[in-house]
Amino acid sequence: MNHDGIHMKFPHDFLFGAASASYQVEGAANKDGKGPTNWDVFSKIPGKTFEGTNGDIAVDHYHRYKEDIRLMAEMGLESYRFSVSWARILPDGDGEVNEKGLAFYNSLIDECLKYGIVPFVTLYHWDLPLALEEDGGWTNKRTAEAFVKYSEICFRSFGDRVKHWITFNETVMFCGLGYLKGAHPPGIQNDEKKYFQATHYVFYAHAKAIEIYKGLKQYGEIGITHVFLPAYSVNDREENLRAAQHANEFETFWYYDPILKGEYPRYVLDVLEEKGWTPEWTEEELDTLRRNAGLNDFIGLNYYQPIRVEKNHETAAVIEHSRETSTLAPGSPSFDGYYRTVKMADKTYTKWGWEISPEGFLDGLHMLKARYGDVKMYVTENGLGDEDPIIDGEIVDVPRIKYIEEHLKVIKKAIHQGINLKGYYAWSAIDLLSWLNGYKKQYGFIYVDHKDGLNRKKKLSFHWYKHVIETRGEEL
Ligand code: BGP
Repeated sequence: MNHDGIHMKFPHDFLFGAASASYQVEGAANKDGKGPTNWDVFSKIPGKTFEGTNGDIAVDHYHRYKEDIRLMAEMGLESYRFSVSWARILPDGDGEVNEKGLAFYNSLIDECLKYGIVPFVTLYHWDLPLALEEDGGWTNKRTAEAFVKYSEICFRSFGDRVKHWITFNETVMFCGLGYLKGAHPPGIQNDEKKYFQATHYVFYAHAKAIEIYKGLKQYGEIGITHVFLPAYSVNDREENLRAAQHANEFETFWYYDPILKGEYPRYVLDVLEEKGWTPEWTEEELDTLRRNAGLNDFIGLNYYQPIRVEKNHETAAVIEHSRETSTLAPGSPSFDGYYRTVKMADKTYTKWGWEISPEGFLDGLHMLKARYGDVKMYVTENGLGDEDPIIDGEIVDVPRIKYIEEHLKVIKKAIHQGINLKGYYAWSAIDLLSWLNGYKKQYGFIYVDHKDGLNRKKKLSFHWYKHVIETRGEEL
């Protein structure tokens, strides 16, 4: 056995998958009783999205899911991660159930199972029923309570066949972009108080939902997905090392601690106290976090890039944000002005300025292990956003193959080093709508031709991933 794990197969219970999210693929925005969402409205505000793109049609997965699942099956996909659109199930977020919405997801789940594809279901991937957004969204406890009801409806309706649940996708992103950068709904900028309040209600909703799930005794697993943005200092200077620590406390530990330890990190709490940003919370809410942390089965990691940080010495009265500065390319100060992200001359970046760093992932996984122990994890997103080259009609997405290959290699190594990773979901199964970058930034194994009736076509990576799955990664 080679010590790096080379020429070993991935463990037999490791799932090779790919992911999507309702708003980014489904389309059918007003079909079959679906209610309007925050994104249906926000994406129509001029300047908010690249070229004014929106999810009204997206890639029409709602009507073409059978064709899409058939292609995924042909690729040998073992699991498909997708999200349920809350407003299809409960059009106003909190009232009557829409039977047609349930029927759609029942069919989608059954279609996966027909081919032996394990459905891995995200309950919230950012499309919030508009009625709830208009009532204060995640800053209002009512949204958390409505989420708990909605999740119970999903567990009861789909839980006989769905055994893998993710409550939320990337709390730091939808709250950060929603309340600090204004680049996602509700489009509010620099409101730290609301930002922390919203994150707290999300953690509370998560804890309540897992309690309900476990009470139903459906014997599946449930967890949460976080973006994983490990922060590294640009050099060994003390102030920059401290800046990296500060970034990890705010961008990682604030999100992982309440889920895995049932409490918030002291370091962040002290800063919030000092700045007057502490959320309004009750003993009952804090106790719910404490009580239910042990019920959480896994953490999903969406890893695209690390961040390189240094101490920020510029003091701007107000930090200006735009769509462009909100797309995670390095070069901006943190929301509290403490550190800034830096583009480094010796690193490699994608066309959208995201660093390519499989090693950054491996180091980050060890950081998580050191803090949280042997927690079970899935890579719930990882992939390359690119404008894919087309040569003689073929989509030759070699850079994507390289990207995924390098990341799968470090995942194999990590497993060998004792990291408890149980699956890999490439982002994305099929080309889809990027929230802020339209259709230009492609991620899929399956190409969608927007000039030709949204026709599907297999990319080179489709065949490559099929081979990886067939050989269980032995050649990586
Ligand atoms: C993650 C989201 C996905 C997806 C991905 C790529 O944060 O969970 O929904 O959008 O990022 O992002 P982008 O489309 O901005 O490249």
